[in-house]
Amino acid sequence: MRPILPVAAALLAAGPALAESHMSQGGWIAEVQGRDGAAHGTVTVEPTASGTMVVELDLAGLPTGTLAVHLHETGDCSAEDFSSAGGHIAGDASHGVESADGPHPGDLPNVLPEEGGAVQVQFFNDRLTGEMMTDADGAAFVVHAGADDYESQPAGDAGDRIACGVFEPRE
Ligand SMILES: [Cu+2]
Ligand SMILES: [Zn+2]
Repeated sequence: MRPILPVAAALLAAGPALAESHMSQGGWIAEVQGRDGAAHGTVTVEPTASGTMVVELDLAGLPTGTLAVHLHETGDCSAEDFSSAGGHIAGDASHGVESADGPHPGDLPNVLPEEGGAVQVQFFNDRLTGEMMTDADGAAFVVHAGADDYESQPAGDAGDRIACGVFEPRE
């Protein structure tokens, strides 16, 4: 028992520092901008020890309503309609949790912004891999004007793309 106490004390003392270093290890961050200039914020994708990714949204200035959010296959938000971000990160799956061979690794649950347009939420994603995030043409985060119906191909009939952010490796 004697050695355990000093070790436990050391771990306790190191707690905040450990959490800090975990958050800065690897992963990706996207700075999100809306077409109307109002929407903005960040999205991070963080690998964990289990292999499951944690996707965290911290957004503001969105319209209210039920909005689709996805991880798209190309890290390019340069087109005015954000079509340059391409389709969803798809692997060899179909779109949506209502598809028997779905969902895409890039599919996420719809979000419902609070009054004022803020969304702060974390999702687990165990289909997404680091290779999908780091392939040659990158990856992007996209917010849509409407809800994802979780079944229409290829992208859930979610409407216009209203905000976009390119993922960059995290420092
Ligand atoms: Cu999308
Ligand atoms: Zn999809």
